[in-house]
Amino acid sequence: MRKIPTNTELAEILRDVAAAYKIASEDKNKFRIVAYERAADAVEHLSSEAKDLWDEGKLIEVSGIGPSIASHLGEVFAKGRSSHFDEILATLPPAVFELMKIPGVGAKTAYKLSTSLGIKASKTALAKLKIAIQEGKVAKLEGFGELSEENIEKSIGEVKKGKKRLLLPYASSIADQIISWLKTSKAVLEVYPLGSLRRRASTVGDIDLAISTKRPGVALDHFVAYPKKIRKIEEGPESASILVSGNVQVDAMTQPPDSFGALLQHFTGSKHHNIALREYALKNKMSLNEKGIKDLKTKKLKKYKTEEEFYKALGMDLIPPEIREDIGEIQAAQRSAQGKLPGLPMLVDIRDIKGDLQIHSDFNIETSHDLGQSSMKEIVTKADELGYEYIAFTEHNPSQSGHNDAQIIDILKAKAEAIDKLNYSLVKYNMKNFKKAFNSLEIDILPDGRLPVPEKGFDYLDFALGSIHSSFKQSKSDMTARVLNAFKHPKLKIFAHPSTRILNRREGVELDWPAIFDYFIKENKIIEINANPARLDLPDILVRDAVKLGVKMSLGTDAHYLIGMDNMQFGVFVARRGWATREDIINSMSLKDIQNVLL
Ligand code: DGT
Ligand code: CA
Ligand code: CA
Ligand code: ZN
Repeated sequence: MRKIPTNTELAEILRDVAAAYKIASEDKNKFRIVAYERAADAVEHLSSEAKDLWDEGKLIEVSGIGPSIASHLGEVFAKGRSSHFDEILATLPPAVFELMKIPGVGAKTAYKLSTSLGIKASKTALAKLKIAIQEGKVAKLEGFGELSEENIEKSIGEVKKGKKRLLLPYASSIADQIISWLKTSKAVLEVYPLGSLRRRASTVGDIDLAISTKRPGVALDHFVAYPKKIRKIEEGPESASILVSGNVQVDAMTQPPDSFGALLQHFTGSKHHNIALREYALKNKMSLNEKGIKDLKTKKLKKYKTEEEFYKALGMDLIPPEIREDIGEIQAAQRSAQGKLPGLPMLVDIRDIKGDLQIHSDFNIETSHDLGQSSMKEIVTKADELGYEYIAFTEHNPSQSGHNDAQIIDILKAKAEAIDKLNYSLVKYNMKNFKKAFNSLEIDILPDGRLPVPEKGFDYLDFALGSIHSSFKQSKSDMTARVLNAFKHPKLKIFAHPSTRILNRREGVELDWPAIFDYFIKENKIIEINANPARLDLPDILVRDAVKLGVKMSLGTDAHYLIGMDNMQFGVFVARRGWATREDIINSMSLKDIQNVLL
């Protein structure tokens, strides 16, 4: 059987085609280049395999993949290759695509290296380039000095297959350290993280920082002197890049305070948001850049101190960074500014959150999965500090292999008693906010949809979570039937980490999401947004679908130790990226209201 290309492999092909168009003529192929880059992003972020979507006739419905690119991909699925892609890619020596994998080497540089050094074959491209550098040939090429030769040499070592993207908290912590360093310079007036980090995307490619300064040279010298850097990548008059540990690239951009709003807007992106915004501006005889907005008639550039003023000048309300992905926010922001409906959503905020609906305590429930590390008392104390009114204890169900039904019932009874006792003692603990711990359980949904808890055991639970922890590779129809079958149980209310994806490690399961959403609306069931930064599951694109349809969602940190409870913010980011308001997220309800939903 022919090997079906993965989404990552398809994205790489699409990016190569975009690069080939760029080399042929950037001006002439402008729209094609954008279309291919956009399709590459879309394919890379699909929640199921592109091949399956194609088989179901749904690939053309994916936003970002136009009908012609979809049909070329269809040819790849059917025949293993697309004559159209082959034709375009054949215009370049194969080495170009290999050289483009070097960090900092774009399509044009790769092409120049390949043609002027006579490097043609893909397999030997990197080795041959190394030799050329050692012989000093690269430094002699037009436009390549010794410095960039040295940089390329260092970067060759960084080429590795399938470079992983950073998880959001990891990227944030690196950015925070560099921001602290930057603030020690008097030339730095303000500094903020931009790009995917500011948009709170679930993973981050590189870190972008914006510096407000009247002395960019001084600020950037300070930036590239960052003590923990591995090396400087480049430094120009307005921007610079360094590499820090873990091969993470950090870009810093500067503008004076009177243009800082335009800088923030420009480098927050996303690319697709900016492209759409630029098109809109052009129609209104304006052009946009990181310094401000140019009136195309008078040729005058207007500067903006804040992003709010920048968007206002375009006739829009300020768009929250999380939804700047060109999925309707530009139109919504215009309607908002005109007082029309529907405007920008009032996104759910961490301050709206009144409880955490997935926490594992150390209560020994004799499960075959992992137990939590913190006691019930420690957890409710922390919940009170976080300002919560309630939490749910959701240890994994007792193992079926180790216990008969009667033993499982006994364990659940003991846990119910422990939680009752805890709830009664709350008065003694002088809690400021906290009112109730729910007695819940995270129950495995077995491959056939059965639940490994005897019926009598359910009597001891307030409500339960259901999740998939095995047989991840079932077909879409089997998996969907499995889940729907399980949720027939009236006590099973929340579908926990529903896609089961683990970022950088495991793709999600195949599910018929419209069917799941449909059933959940009808039966008042809830879909979890798991706030564990390695999961962030339900993924943001599916949250957007759920919000449109009116599916209710819950937030749970899945904490197995106290500090895990601090991850709630990451779940809120996912909810916001999916346009969720407080009405969509049940954790924004008071205890009284949420009991009506869950009990
Ligand atoms: P990432 O780093 O892959 O997680 O995604 P972003 O969105 O942070 O992308 P990045 O770092 O390439 O660029 C940061 C933002 O800057 C991007 O969202 C759009 C904006 N931008 C404006 N002009 C340009 C440009 O000429 N090139 C690139 N790459 N980005 C630009
Ligand atoms: Ca970035
Ligand atoms: Ca960047
Ligand atoms: Zn789980």
